[in-house]
Amino acid sequence: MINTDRVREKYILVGVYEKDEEAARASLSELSKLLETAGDKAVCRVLQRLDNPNNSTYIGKGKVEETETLIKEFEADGIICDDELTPVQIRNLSDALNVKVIDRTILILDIFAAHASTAEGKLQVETAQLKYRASHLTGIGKALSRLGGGIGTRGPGETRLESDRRAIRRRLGVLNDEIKKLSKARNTGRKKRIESSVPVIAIVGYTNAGKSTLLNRLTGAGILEEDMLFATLDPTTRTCSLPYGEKVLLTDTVGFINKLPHNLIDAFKSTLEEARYADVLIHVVDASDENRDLHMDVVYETLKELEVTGKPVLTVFNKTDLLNKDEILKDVRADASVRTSLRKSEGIGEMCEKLSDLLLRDRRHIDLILPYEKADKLAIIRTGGRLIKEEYLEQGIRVEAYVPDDIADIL
Ligand SMILES: Nc1nc2c(ncn2[C@@H]2O[C@H](COP(=O)(O)OP(=O)(O)OP(=O)(O)O)[C@@H](O)[C@H]2O)c(=O)[nH]1
Ligand SMILES: [Mg+2]
Repeated sequence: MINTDRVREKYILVGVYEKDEEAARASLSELSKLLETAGDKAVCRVLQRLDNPNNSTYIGKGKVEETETLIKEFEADGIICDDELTPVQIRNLSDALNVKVIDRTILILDIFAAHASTAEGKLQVETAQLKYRASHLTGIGKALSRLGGGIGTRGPGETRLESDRRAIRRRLGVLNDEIKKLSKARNTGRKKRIESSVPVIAIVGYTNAGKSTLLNRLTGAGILEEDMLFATLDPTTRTCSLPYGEKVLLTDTVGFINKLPHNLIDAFKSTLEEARYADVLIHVVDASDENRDLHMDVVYETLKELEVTGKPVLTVFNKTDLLNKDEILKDVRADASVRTSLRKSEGIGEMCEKLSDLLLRDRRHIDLILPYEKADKLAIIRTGGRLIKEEYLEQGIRVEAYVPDDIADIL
């Protein structure tokens, strides 16, 4: 998806940590994967323990010198820091090192820019990029002037980059209006879905966990599923029937990642709203990832930030084909969990059963006799709820079922 015809640039990964060295190493590994997704590569790592990142150069003075030597040794094109840098840090680092200086935020924004395919997705990414630039104008001028292409140059054109804050603000206003228009259309669609009483299930999770694969397995949606970060940016919704015949709507969403830039969360709020209006969340976890616990924390934190709370959660521990069978998998924050290998189509039946059970939670149990002139309601019960029993008696059809309130009210 990203044009990789250009020469892959070489970067040195740079990170600082206060206490947790292991988490910092994992974060650098993820940064390296992000870099690969963007079409470039990491050549070595610099990690420093600091109480706080250095205000003027992110890493300490000695480490800057060490990095300078490494740049020469590896003939690196630039460095990429694992946290969002301030304009001052960018300027000082690029003065000292004379190579490109970028950060995790700009890299993620860049990947989003390359992967956004719908009008709304593109507008949202541009919004996030402009906000980043508006807050870094003083620092990135020089750093960006070294960019011949590659990271940081996709999305809004170079000329716009150089323009002043006022122009950016004007453009942000236009983007905001456009996004509002699109999100209004989405709201109308959502309202219709809510009125149709079909339960909505949002698939959430860390990037690359298997969310799109899950939607494809259940509905044959044909969404891109790929071993890369942020393959999906735009929500796709499809209908699907659960084992008892009840219809549900499944929505695939953009993946989360540790240190997801706030501007992006903000910009993607309208697409991520799909999760806010869902009846149930399916939380897909790559159980084979050694950092799965951290990933789960990030997902719950991000959901909180998006004000998606208090929903029933089914956690799907996926990729069990890559896992030792005895390994215990637990998510104390979920209402239910299941192990799957979506690649091998294992555990899908059990997952649907558990999903169906979760949906039953808020359903009303009915046991009544439906007169034959109301027999058409049976179809509504069948698709909108779970039909347990139907018995054809003289005075009508005896129906036992679990149904949502609005269906119970019309019977
Ligand atoms: N081994 C293994 N790989 C899997 C399984 N399920 C999905 N994958 C692979 O994991 C990769 C990511 O899957 P996706 O469905 O694209 O993941 P996603 O959560 O939608 O990722 P983003 O859209 O990038 O956030 C793909 O290469 C899938 O083929 C599984 O059960 N086992
Ligand atoms: Mg996806």
